[in-house]
Amino acid sequence: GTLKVAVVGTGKMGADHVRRIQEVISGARVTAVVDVDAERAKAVAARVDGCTAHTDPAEAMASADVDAVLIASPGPAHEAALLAAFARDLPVLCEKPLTPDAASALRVLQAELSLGRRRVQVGFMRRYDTEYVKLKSLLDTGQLGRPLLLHNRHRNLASPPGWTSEMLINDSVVHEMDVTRWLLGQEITGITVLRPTPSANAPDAVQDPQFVLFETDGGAIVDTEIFVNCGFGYQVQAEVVCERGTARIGDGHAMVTTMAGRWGGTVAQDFVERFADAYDREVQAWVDATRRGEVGGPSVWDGYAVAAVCEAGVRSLREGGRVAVELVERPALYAVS
Ligand code: ISE
Repeated sequence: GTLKVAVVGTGKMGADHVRRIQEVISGARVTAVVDVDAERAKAVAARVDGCTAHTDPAEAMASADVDAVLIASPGPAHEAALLAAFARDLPVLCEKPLTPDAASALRVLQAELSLGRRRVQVGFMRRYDTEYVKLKSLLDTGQLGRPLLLHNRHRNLASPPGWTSEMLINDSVVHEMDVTRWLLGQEITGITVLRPTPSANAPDAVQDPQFVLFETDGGAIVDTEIFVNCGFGYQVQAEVVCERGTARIGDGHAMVTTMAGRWGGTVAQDFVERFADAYDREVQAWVDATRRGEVGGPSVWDGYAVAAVCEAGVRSLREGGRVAVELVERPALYAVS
């Protein structure tokens, strides 16, 4: 039957997922929403037929009308919501980051391990983006040879109020960490965060931009420019340099116009716009798998591995220099298929 979903967190992303489940996705509907802000939860619930509003995730999950959970609250709230879902054996789509640090991610991993099967798909939506999927397929054919370098650019229009220097690592570069591991099929072994003189447009005390280097266990070097107050829009680009050629995505040339002595296109303004199709495919894949009784996509292992890289990255940001990344042994439940 139709999957009845509780959406935890009704901020920018959560509200967009409610709209997506109701209007875009097939096979699911939203039956409960949760937010620490009761008024915000009520306002979102009021737009959906038969949807209840809650402030406590566990209370929503206790409802007979809920059979799956989409977590879109801020990262620090994820662990409690995940454990509440595990307690009821509910399948979960958890927005990134899984949790904000390696120790909490490991607790989630151990809790899922003790259930004996995967329950969580982690919201690394770039794996569902058409351009990234093309890039991954090309690399997997081996035609380009071994990847040597990966260059990433990640730019946001402006950082929301309350944004900190650490969040550029934990909330933004977290995507490049996942993309690196997924595209290359390698783990990140070390991270160095470099700090150029901040832009005059960065809020006080926010180190923006940052230039981040990863090393991988396959010997690749990866760089990421993260710049969250670029002022012109939302831009995500990646170029892989291999032994026999290069491949690049994210130039955004979907449409080019020429008019009155100029040529050009437009730049997306935020991730909801740029990755709309990827989010649609991600949530549809989760709903379809869940209805078949399966779990796919990025796993808790992926969430844990990037949490460990984030933690090392935040240390490098604060203290300077390279910080090594140490992972626990990969459990069989998360074996690469
Ligand atoms: C946001 O949370 C995201 O996940 C976006 O993809 C990223 O571009 C942005 O920097 C984050 O704040």
